[in-house]
Amino acid sequence: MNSATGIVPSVSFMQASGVVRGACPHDCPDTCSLLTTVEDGVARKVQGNPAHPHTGGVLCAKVSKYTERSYHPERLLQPLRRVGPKGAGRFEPVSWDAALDDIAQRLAAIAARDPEAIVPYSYAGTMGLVQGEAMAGRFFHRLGASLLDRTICSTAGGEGLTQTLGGKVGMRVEFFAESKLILIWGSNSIGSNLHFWRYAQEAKRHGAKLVCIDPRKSETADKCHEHLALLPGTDAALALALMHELIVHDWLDHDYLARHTLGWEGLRERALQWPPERAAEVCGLPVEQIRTLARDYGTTRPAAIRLNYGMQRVRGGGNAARAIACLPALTGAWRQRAGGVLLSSSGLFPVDKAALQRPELLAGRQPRTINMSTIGDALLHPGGAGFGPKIEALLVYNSNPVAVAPESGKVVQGFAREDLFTVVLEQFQTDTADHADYLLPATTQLEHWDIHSAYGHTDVLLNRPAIAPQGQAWPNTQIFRELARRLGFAEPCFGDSDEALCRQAFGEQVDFNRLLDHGFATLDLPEAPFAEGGFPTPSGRCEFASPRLAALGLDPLPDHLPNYEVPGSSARYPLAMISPPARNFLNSSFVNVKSLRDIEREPLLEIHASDAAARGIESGSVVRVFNDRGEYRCKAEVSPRARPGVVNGLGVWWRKMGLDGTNVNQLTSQRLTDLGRGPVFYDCLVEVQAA
Ligand SMILES: Nc1nc2c(c(=O)[nH]1)N[C@H]1C(S)=C(S)[C@@H](COP(=O)(O)OP(=O)(O)OC[C@H]3O[C@@H](n4cnc5c(=O)[nH]c(N)nc54)[C@H](O)[C@@H]3O)O[C@H]1N2
Ligand SMILES: Nc1nc2c(c(=O)[nH]1)N[C@H]1C(S)=C(S)[C@@H](COP(=O)(O)OP(=O)(O)OC[C@H]3O[C@@H](n4cnc5c(=O)[nH]c(N)nc54)[C@H](O)[C@@H]3O)O[C@H]1N2
Ligand code: SF4
Ligand SMILES: [Mo]
Repeated sequence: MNSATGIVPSVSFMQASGVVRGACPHDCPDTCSLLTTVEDGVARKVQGNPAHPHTGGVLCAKVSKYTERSYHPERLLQPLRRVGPKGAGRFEPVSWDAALDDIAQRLAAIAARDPEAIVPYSYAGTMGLVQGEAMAGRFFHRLGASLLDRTICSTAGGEGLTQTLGGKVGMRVEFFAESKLILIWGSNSIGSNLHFWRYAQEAKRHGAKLVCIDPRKSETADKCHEHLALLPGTDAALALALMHELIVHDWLDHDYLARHTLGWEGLRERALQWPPERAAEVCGLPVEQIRTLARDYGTTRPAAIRLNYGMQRVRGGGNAARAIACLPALTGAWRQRAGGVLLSSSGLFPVDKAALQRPELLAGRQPRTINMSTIGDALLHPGGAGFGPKIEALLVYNSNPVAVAPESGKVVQGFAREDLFTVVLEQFQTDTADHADYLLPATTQLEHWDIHSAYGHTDVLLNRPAIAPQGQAWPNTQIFRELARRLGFAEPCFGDSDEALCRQAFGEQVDFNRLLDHGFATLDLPEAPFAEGGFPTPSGRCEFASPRLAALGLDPLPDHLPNYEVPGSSARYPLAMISPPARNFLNSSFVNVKSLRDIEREPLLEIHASDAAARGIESGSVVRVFNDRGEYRCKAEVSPRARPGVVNGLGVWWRKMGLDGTNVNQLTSQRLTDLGRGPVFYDCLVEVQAA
């Protein structure tokens, strides 16, 4: 590496001009295949690859403007060192050598006392397997740092699926195009899963009925035939009532139940306790709507469920995912390739995590695990009492926890600790970056190698660098390599290049030459994975009753677990707040891209006319949204997208762009889901007042 220029030798595939094949790195189920047009070393445009069937030559608005993000005037282009007080966001430039020498020295001093006092914090800012947990994983394992439980998004639903179907497995997304009934459950597909929506549209053109199950009347709900605007956190009650109707009308596949399921008698008994009238009361839905949905689901072939993570950000999210994942086995929907359920396809990819992350570098040590969803409490913990050492150093990459983690009042307080040493690897000066001691500039996807699995389709994608790293930016891998060298980690795996890491990710399981030539490779998978059972559970059956949950002393059957904060249960905080994604942002990414921010305008709270009138609130009024955890000000929008009793605070804005320097997470709690230790962003009661 040449420190003066910041040129990184591992990025060797720079092309002066031409079209470079890549992959969208963002945390989106679609993982699009990208074509970047480069002229004289400058990326001119980024387009969807027409040769990749799932992408179909189409990108979302966010990534169509990708050059605006990569060449953004506010890109971080040199290493920075804090000069002001913590959190003030004031920095001075420093050389890579000076920054890395000092960071290595500080980490070595802490590690000499207890390496577990050092904590990595990362998520899916890039979903690349290489710029994610490859070199970083090796580094933290060798150091013996605390492990991180990466729960912020999907672990409740993921665990629910695993306990029912055996893993994050399900229908092939392309076959939704042949379904005759599609339940879009907890997903605003038009905003967050556009390429699935294209398949759903194809099905609609061929006569399929589309049903949206979502408290918010989203853009997707607008375009479906039916919309069930249930109260947040009541999905398991709805699923159990559907089962009730399937049973009493005998819309069941008895042969499938007998041969390919476990625990039917117990589930049957449980479901019979949920007549539609009971569910209607709990869900806040007209009973006829539930009956109609049950009839449609019981009598239409093939019927498919596109489940998404929006329904599992509540206390009972794991059980709800379990209940819904049971449905296709009751009707035998799995028998057809256009029937079944899809939450995530990520478990279908043969990723060689051990090769990438090298857990053997732990050398027998078993560091504690910090849950990323409760980072606020973790940073404020004084240490001891079963917690282990107080956290002394935090290395953040691919994530913006100050904006996205729940109960941000506490998160900010933790990041503001003067005795915490914080290193942030970033492309932009986010809310989290403002709290760094060292802020290190990271490359974007156009500037580095990576390889990708996906969670909304079943293709592997390779990303080649299209342009040189901007300024002095480095790939995350390079930063961890250089830190490893300074800490004296001499294992040869710290010398692997990014291209070598790409090759290790799937080993012989995927033809790397195909990836080099085409940019993507489709996994060889059956069309109807569970037509003849064969679930990857211990029993090989769809586990309605889970022996593994029973062994943990938990309810083996799925049930409706009411929210921690049940809508309508509190006189002080009568409104439930959900904070689903804004269409033109991706979590807190893109909030700083002006053309996209202009579409989203400003942080808004959607509120139903009846709730607004009762509070003297009009569209455009500034409102105070508050509960015992904090207060947040933004503008109200009186909108039919909000149902009575539920307000929608579309996220996730950067705090510093909010009216009072906060965002919705000022109000969310650090409580955890029933399964998977996940966050409960949409299990949150508030009151709203005109400010
Ligand atoms: N444009 C855009 N795309 C994104 C993202 C983004 O921020 N912006 N985020 C990405 C990420 S990180 C993820 S995890 C994925 C999936 O992200 P998801 O969190 O699944 O996001 P959405 O598809 O918007 O679906 C959430 C929907 O669930 C609804 N919802 C909220 N509470 C409940 C409930 O209790 N029950 C039911 N049935 N529905 C509920 C919300 O109103 C919303 O419309 O999307 C990804 N794609
Ligand atoms: N209230 C509320 N809060 C939520 C949610 C919600 O629906 N409501 N959604 C939750 C969900 S589903 C998720 S997944 C989390 C997401 O939370 P995060 O994973 O933190 O996602 P982002 O906010 O997109 O931040 C990712 C950051 O990574 C940076 N980045 C991207 N690529 C690279 C790279 O190659 N190197 C480095 N060093 N940095 C990079 C980006 O610039 C960006 O600032 O938020 C959660 N928070
Ligand atoms: S964010 Fe999603 S839809 Fe947009 S380009 Fe990336 S993968 Fe495709
Ligand atoms: Mo997510």
